[in-house]
Amino acid sequence: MTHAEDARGSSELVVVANRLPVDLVPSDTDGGQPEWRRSPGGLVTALEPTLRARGGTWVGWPGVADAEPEPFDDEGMGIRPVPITADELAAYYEGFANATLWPLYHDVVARPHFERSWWEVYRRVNERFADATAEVAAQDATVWVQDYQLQLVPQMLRERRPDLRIGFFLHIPFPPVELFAQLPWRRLVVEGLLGADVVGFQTVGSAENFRSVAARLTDATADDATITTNGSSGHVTAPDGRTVTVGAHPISVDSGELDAMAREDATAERATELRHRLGDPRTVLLGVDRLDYTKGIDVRLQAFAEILGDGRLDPAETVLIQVATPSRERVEHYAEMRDEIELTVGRVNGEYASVGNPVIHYVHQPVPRDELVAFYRAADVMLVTPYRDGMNLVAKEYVASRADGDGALVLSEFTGAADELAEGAFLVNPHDLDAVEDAIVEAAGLGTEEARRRMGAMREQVLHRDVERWASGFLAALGALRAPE
Ligand code: ADQ
Repeated sequence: MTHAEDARGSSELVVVANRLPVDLVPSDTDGGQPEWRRSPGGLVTALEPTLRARGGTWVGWPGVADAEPEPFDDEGMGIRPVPITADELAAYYEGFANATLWPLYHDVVARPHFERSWWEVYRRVNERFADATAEVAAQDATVWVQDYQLQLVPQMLRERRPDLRIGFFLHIPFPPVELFAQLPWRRLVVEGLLGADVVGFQTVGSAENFRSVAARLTDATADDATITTNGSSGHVTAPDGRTVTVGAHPISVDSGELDAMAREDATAERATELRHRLGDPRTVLLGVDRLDYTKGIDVRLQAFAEILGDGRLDPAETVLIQVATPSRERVEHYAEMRDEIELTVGRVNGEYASVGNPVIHYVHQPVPRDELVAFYRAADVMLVTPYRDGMNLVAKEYVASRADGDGALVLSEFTGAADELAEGAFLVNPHDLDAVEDAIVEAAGLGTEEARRRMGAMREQVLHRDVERWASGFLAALGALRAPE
């Protein structure tokens, strides 16, 4: 046995993501041991069962800087923590991932920062993920790398372990070449991704962008095959002669579980109670987002204010709930945006609310899942207005939670979800304030029959194409599973 084989692990399937499916939580007491806590989320729900069934391993950061916990077995799933220091986190995560790549990939909604020192750390941390993965993966194993924080891992892993099948999925949009070309390290990033056998995107548009960027900015060549979300892929021939499959695999939610939760009596009762506490208004509008400048929270607040100002909806009969999860508060753009949004909420309430009856209820907290489903059921109109979004799970969660067949969705055409929900949603251009206002007013006044027709079309899509199907579809493209029916 050679030295390299010596170092090989036993996992047939390895998922590599910035975060582990469990978080290390520091102890409350001095000198106490930190504890592992489950971190729920669609990706975890979708991948855990497959990982357990195959004795797989999840490689990721434990969520605490400078911590170096030992690997362990979590009921049949291996957990392989990758340590990151506080300084590295500032440069790799808050810097390169969230202040360079995030704004650049979201159509430069905010100005990306290009910092040479961040790039170096991004590369170093990606190397550490590649090393950890090379250690745990069995001979000829399948590895699935997730998202924009780890775009160099496929190539680094291939250099270490050419025997592996490597897949990569990007959860955020991949921009057109005109924007991507701004990145000083553009060629290295594309070459990093081309280390994979399959590169997957949320939409056909993102997959097409990547395919043409690869041909324009590297020595790769690309075909012009039609890419669809039903299994037809494009192909890029990498400079080393390998064929890289480029596909569109729209992610989804655990639709069946949300539908079942929404059907519980307790959920319906909680939804009724919520409406009652809001003063039983005629119309409840809802927004649920991570507090992020790409989500267009400002657009919907402004649209709402103008609608009330123009008398198109009555402030005494209309309430907007905006639930915003705290997010990336150490990244500059985020703190500024939070201030702006909270100022707007105060202004609109100052102008249109009466004492005891705010027109906007603003919640800057995470909400438990069952409570979120009750919010979805309580809302007549869901507002999803990002300037750009890879998919947007909130739109799909709302649809999956409307087991009653009612409710309306106002949805930005610049979300991945718009490709799938076009038949039932009120699609809007979030840069066109008049159009957003018209859509909100129309959605609020929708008759029951038309609402049910629209929601029915969206539910058919979301219930059929759930997150489980997404995961098995991607793994099938990678040759690790049979394709879903
Ligand atoms: P995000 O940008 O985080 O995801 P999104 O897809 O909407 O955006 O997912 C947010 C998740 O957080 C949803 O599951 C939602 O329920 C939850 N959430 C939001 N606010 C919450 C609150 N206050 N309390 C509790 N939960 C809350 C990135 C990409 C997306 C892509 C996903 C998955 O930006 O485009 O859809 O990954 O690939």
